[in-house]
Parts: sequence; C-alpha cells; structure tokens
Amino acid sequence: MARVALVNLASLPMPGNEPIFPIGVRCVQDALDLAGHETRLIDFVQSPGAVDDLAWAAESWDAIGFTIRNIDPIDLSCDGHVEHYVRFMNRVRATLDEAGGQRPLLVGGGPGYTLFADQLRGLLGFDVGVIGPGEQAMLDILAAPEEYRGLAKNITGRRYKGFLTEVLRHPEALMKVYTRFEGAMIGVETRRKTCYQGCVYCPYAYLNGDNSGDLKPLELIADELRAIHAAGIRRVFFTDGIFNSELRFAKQVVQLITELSLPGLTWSAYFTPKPFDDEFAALLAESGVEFVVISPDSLDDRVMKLLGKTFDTRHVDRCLERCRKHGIPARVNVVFGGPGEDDTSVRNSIKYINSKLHDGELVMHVGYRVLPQTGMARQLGISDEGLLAPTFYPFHPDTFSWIIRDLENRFMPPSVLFNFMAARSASKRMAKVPLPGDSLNSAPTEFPYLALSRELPLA
Ligand code: B12
Ligand code: SF4
Repeated sequence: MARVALVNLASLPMPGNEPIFPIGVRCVQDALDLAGHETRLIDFVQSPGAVDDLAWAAESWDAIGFTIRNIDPIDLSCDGHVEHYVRFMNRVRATLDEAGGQRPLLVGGGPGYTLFADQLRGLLGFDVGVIGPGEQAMLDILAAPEEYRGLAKNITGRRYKGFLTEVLRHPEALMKVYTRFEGAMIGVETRRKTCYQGCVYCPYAYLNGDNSGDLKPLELIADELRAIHAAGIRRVFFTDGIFNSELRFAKQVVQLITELSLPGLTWSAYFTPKPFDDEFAALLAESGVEFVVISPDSLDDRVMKLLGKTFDTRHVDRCLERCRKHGIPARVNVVFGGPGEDDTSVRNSIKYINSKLHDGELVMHVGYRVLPQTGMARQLGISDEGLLAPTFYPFHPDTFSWIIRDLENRFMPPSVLFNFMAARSASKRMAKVPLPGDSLNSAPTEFPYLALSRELPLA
C-alpha cells in the first residue's frame, strides 16, 4: 500500500482566490483510503504554515498528488493563477531534490488542470497528469507506480464505481475549518456527466469525462448531507453542470432534502429553464432552496442561439414565472460580449432585464473567457497554449457604454459598478491578439477580430 500526500493547490494564497472546500481532491482521497492506501491532505487553509515550510514534501511519500481547480477567476480584471502554481511547484521540486533519495511520483489533476493538461504537466513538472475524474486513475497509477515515473504524459480518467456505493465522508476538522468563511458553502455531487448540451464557451462535458451518467443513490446523498449539516455547514451547492437536466432524478433529490428536514440547511445549484415544470417549482419551494441560478447568458434570442443555448427567452419567461408563483428567489446570469453581440442585442437583453427582472436577480459580467475544448476556441482558432493566459472573446469596445446607457441603476449597486469599471479599464490594458486568418470567417462576430489576452509572466 502506498503513502500518498494530496495537495490542494487551490488553497494557495493568490490574488483573486477565495478558497472553497476541496471536494474534488477529497473524492480522490476517499477512494485511496478505501483501497487501503495511507493518505494525508495538505490544505493551506487548514495549515497555512505549510505554504512556506515545505517539510511535509520531504517526508517519505510514494506519490504526491496536486489538485488545480482554477486557472484564473475568469474575470477581465483578474490575473491568472498559473504563475503561482509554477513558483510553488519549483519550490516543491527543489525541496525534494535537497532531500535526496527516490523522489515520489508527482501527479496532477483537477478541473483547471484538465483544461490545460498538456501545457501544465510540463510547466509544473508532473510525472503524470489525469484528465477528468481522478479516483480510478489514481488507483491505477498507485497499482503500478514505476510505469508512470517520468512518463511525462497525461492519462484520461475513467469511471469510478465507488461513486455508486460509497458515502463520501469528509473529515469533520476540515469542514470546520471551512465553516469559518462567511456564508461557508460546500459542494455535493448528485450525478456525473450532467450536461449533454454544447454551449460554445462551455468545457463541462469535456471536464466531466465519461462517467456513464451515474446517478448517486439517494441514501448516499442523504448521509453526505447529514454529515455536512452536523459539521455546522448550512449552505450546499450541488456541483452538477446542470442540476435539473434529468428532471425526474432532480425531483427525487429535492424531495429528499425536504424529507431530511435539516434545520437551517439551504442549497443552490445551476438550473436550466427547460425542463422546469410547475411540480418541480413547488418541490423546490418546500425544500429551502436559496435561489435558482439560470444562465441564459444573453436575453437576445439571436445571441442565445449563437451561444448554443437550447432554450430561448420564452423558456426564461416561463421559468421565472414559475419561480415567482412559488416564491423562489432567482439569479439570472448574463455575460455580455459573446458571439454576434452588437448594439441591438445589448439593447434587447437590457430591455428584458429592465422590464422583467427584480432587484438583485441579475448577475452580470462582460467578456467570455475562451477555454480549450470549446466551440469558441475552435471558432477563434487559438491554440490551447495561447489560451493559458486569460483570453477573452473579441467584443466591441463600446459594449460597456451600451450597457451603462440602457441598464437601470437598480441593477448597478456600487459593488457591481466598481467591478464593471475595473473590467472596462482592464479590457483597455489587455493585449489584443490577432486571430489566425482562417478563423475570421467562422467567428460570428462583426467586430474587431482581436481577442483580449493578459500576459502570463512566467519568467
Ligand atoms: C460547481 C462549480 C462551482 C461552484 C462551487 C460550489 C462549491 N462549494 O464547491 C461555484 C458556483 C461556487 C463555483 C465558483 C467558481 N468557479 Co466553478 N465550477 C463548478 C463546476 C461546475 C463543478 C466543480 C465541482 O465541484 N465538481 C465536482 C468535483 C467532485 O469534481 P472535480 O473538482 O472536477 O474533481 C474531480 C477531478 O477533477 C479529479 N481531481 C480533482 N483533484 C484531483 C487531484 C489529483 C491528484 C487527481 C489525479 C485528480 C483530481 O478527480 C475528482 C473526482 O473525480 C466546475 C465545472 C465542471 N463541470 O467541472 C466549475 C469550475 C471548476 N469553476 C471554475 C471557476 C473559474 C470558478 C470561479 C473562479 C468563478 C468566479 N469567477 O467566481 C469560482 C471560484 C470558486 C473558488 N473559490 O474556487 C472553472 C475553473 C477553471 C478555470 N476556468 O479556471 C470551472 C472548470 C468552470 C469553467 N468555467 O471552466 N464553481
Ligand atoms: S453552459 Fe450549462 S447548459 Fe451549456 S453546455 Fe455548459 S453546463 Fe451545459
């Protein structure tokens, strides 16, 4: 049996990073523990001293796994995290060199890692990286570690049967550490591979890999929720790409939450406005849902279509009506600056917002972060390597003015206005990246054919 350290790089102190409970690497750790391996999670929120003092790295590990959740905060005004990961990994490798002896196998994984696996593996010096789900892949690696030493490749994760049979039991001490944060929230999975749609900017189908669409048995979800509640966490976010894409199962989960009746527990998730029937809304209302988050991303039917949405504003109308009827708070995500966005589409979206959204319901951003393995990346023809520094889909520089011109002030409280202005000035400072000639015809934008990109200071 192997001795394995698992390091939550997402908990490193980095500008723009607000660590959340590391459920991804916890899934991997539980799978290893169940198989009899000896593991330790190094989390820098729980052990802040472990950032500077790398003594943990020099212990006698057979393998050290590193989880990378975020590449950057996907915000025009924020820098990326990659340079921090590179600097940290350089220090870890130097510590291992100093310690001498057989070096542990270095393994990378996590959703952010998966997106840029080919670029990050080399930059961070991992022997092997895992694309997608990590439990079974890590078990495979530990079963034959010498096959992976110095492999310098990524492997694709595969289905983990324990998802259907084992309760995920997070250590209470770790949960308690994360309850310190205001509004502490923990992620819970109900299904694997949860969206089969193809929005042009979205990498979720790629990230979740092939998990056969497994549904977690309700009794396992119940046990997980009870333990989370007992540890003092009162907010849950179901991490499924789309919580209600299989409505029948979503209804069972919601009913379960109501039946569990855990005092003060509230929850949320990403929802799609279709399917979303009246019975579902009634169940949600009873269950203590905090809010229903939907992501039409535009409220102009032409742009929604170009984004690859399989619903239109009529479905958004009906979903909001059902939420209102049952008194369920809603959040509507809108990201301006997508394919085909122009003065008219911004005007249409804002007309919808002003006339149909209540105060506090709009969550607004400007600029689409272009990620690998998406239709948007293919349209623009930028290589994955070129996307590692925060890169945004080309949008018209007047987009900010169009929004300010039409949007009612009630949707622009000071905090939103501040972020908006920061994004605007950041967009002016960003490098304009020329797109490859042959991508120009396929990109359905009418505007300057230049993506916006921040530099990646890796030197
Ligand atoms: C749910 C979710 C959220 C929820 C999280 C709720 C919660 N309390 O956990 C909310 C809405 C709060 C959220 C916020 C944000 N998110 Co988010 N989120 C997701 C989502 C949909 C699922 C993540 C998840 O928990 N999955 C379930 C767990 C079990 O899976 P997992 O983490 O992938 O872990 C598996 C594998 O990756 C692997 N693995 C993990 N670690 C390791 C380690 C090793 C060694 C190995 C071998 C394998 C391995 O095995 C695990 C089990 O199979 C993903 C997209 C997606 N479909 O993956 C985006 C995603 C992770 N989020 C992303 C981002 C950017 C953010 C925000 C920065 C957005 C923002 N600007 O606010 C914030 C940051 C939050 C934070 N502080 O870290 C990006 C990250 C990549 C990137 N672009 O940088 C993603 C990929 C979406 C995207 N747009 O690309 N998010
Ligand atoms: S944005 Fe949502 S609906 Fe679209 S592909 Fe991604 S998870 Fe699915």
